[in-house]
Order: sequence, then structure tokens, then C-alpha cells
Amino acid sequence: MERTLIILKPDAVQRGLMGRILSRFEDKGLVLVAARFRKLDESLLAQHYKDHEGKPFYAGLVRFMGESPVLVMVLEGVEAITVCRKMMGKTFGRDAEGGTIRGDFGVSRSYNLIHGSDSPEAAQREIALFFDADEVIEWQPAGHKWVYDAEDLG
Ligand code: IDP
Ligand code: MG
Repeated sequence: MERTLIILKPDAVQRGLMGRILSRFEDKGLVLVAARFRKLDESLLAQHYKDHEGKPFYAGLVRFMGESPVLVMVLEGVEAITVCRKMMGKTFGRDAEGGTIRGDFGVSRSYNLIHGSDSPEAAQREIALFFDADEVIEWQPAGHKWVYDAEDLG
């Protein structure tokens, strides 16, 4: 099982898309193990986006992400990082394939609805940035044994 940090960005919240996006992950079999609805301050955003510091879009990105509340979540599943990135689609809405979250709901480059960790190292760092260890809940939905078989679980 792997965990990934997902943020439904201010545009997703303001456009009333939180439920529809979360439903896609639930439908796929990913399990919500932590969630918090909050506004992100500049210092937290600077840590979260530290790899992008100095890029031309950085200032606009930090402004956008702190402008209005976001839904920060941890999702769990087998290969959750890759599965979620595939479901999100390419970075820019205009490039993202139909059937992906960014492809179906957006056309913008920066207003692309969702953040997802891009590697196990990033996931570990990002989850620790937003949640204390005891805020990530160990649990399994009732139908879980019909989502993965023994081979999936290795
Ligand atoms: P990702 O979210 O698909 O991992 P990153 O390259 O990590 O994409 O960029 C982080 C975020 O910065 C993007 O999700 C998007 O909101 C914003 N962004 C990236 N590149 C650009 C750009 O060229 N113009 C405007 N915003 C950008
Ligand atoms: Mg990224």
C-alpha cells in the first residue's frame, strides 16, 4: 500500500468540484486516510513548492494557492502515487486527455484543479508537511476485499 498527498486547489473548491473529484478516487478504490479543509499560508506553500522556487510561474502559483481554501487529503492504495497522477492527467488542462480530472474539468495552465505527489520521496515529505502522524487514519472500507485480490497486495 502506498500513500499520496492530494490537494484540491482553490479553483476546484470555488467551482464546486470537490465532491465530483473525490468521487472519482473513491470509485477507483483509493481510500481517504486523512483530510483537512484549510487556507494555506505563504510559508507552508513555500515549503510545499520549494522545488519550483525561482521559476517564472512561482509567484503566481503561491498567490493562487493561498487565495482561498483548499482540501488537503492523503489517499491510500496499491501504487497510489502513479494511479492518482494518471487520473489527474497532464499538468496543463489544455494538454490533459479526456477522462482525466484536468482534461475533463479545466483549460488553464495554473488553474489545474489538483496537486498530487509525484514520487514516494515527495509523498512522504508532503504528507509530513500537512499532517501529524496520528492524523492519518488506518482503516479499510467494508468493500475493500473486493477491490484488491491477494496478487495485487503482493
Ligand atoms: P504538476 O502539478 O503536474 O506536478 P508541476 O510542474 O509540479 O506540475 O507544477 C506545479 C504547479 O505549478 C502546476 O500544477 C500548475 O498549477 C503550476 N504551473 C506549472 N507550470 C506552469 C506554467 O508554465 N504556467 C503557469 N502555471 C504553471
Ligand atoms: Mg509537481
